[in-house]
Amino acid sequence: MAQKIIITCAVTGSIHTPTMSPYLPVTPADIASASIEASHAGAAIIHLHARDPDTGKPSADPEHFMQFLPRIKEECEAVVNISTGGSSLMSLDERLAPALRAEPEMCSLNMGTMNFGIFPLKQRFDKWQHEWEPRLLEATRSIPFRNTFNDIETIFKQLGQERGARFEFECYDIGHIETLAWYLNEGWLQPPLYVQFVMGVLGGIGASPESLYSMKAAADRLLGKNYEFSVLAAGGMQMRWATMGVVIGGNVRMELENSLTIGPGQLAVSNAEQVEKIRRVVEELGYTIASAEEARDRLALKGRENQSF
Ligand code: KMH
Ligand code: ZN
Repeated sequence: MAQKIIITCAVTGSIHTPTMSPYLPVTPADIASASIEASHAGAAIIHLHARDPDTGKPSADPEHFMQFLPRIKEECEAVVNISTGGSSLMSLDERLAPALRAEPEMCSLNMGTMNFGIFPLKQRFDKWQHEWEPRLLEATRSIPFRNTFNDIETIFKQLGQERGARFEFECYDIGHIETLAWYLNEGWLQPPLYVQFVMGVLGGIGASPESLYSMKAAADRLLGKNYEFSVLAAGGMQMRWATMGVVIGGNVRMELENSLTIGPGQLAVSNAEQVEKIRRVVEELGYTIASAEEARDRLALKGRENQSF
């Protein structure tokens, strides 16, 4: 029988800004509700960033995270996955603080330093709700997203070895899969590895069938049976690429983090709306979705009782 599909939902992220969509979760209450609704709609894993409740600016303050994490744990079964990517403008110490505080079952881990250009989004708007919004977007023209080998090893040690987190490995190009394979072969990591193929970020691999297939071919060659993958595509085509990912044996990530729409030119009114849609699509194609417990089992997670919130 085909493997069940794990749906991850990344509810807010640090790419989009409040001017771009009134539906982007900003406050702790928004982020908690969005996560719980996405879980009830079928998401087994919730990938989390925080925002400053007053300005909507991406925040790495552990106290902002602690205002929504306990409610998410209380009101749904989903696996909590805390970003260690934060945003390109944060230091590594800032990026790690929330996960070190909360000790979640999963964390993201970005597999290489790269350009991460979100500045093109600036052209789409004339007026901004907050002055930080165009400044943050423009800053990505000159500031790289830093993930050195040393940064990666710090995350392995502090969150993996010392706190038992397992990772969503964010791979934006084939070189990142090579790096992941190197760490696997050097004995830093134990399978199963959960690899996110991230397509469509300016600076990473583009979103196309050929790109997706080359990522899978590289991962099959380098990681063999030690991994499973999920597909995330930034922008308006996320449903199509996610569906293609499922058909070639993967899982999916939905989100307002990387895609604000539900269809061409139409804003999604919630993360749950996107989760419901991909669920309908994959179920129509004859697949079933994995529960949070099934995802925990498959990804060898430490369990929701072993977290610090
Ligand atoms: N925003 C995505 C392109 C992270 O949080 O560590 C990748 C991401 C990174 O989710
Ligand atoms: Zn993220």
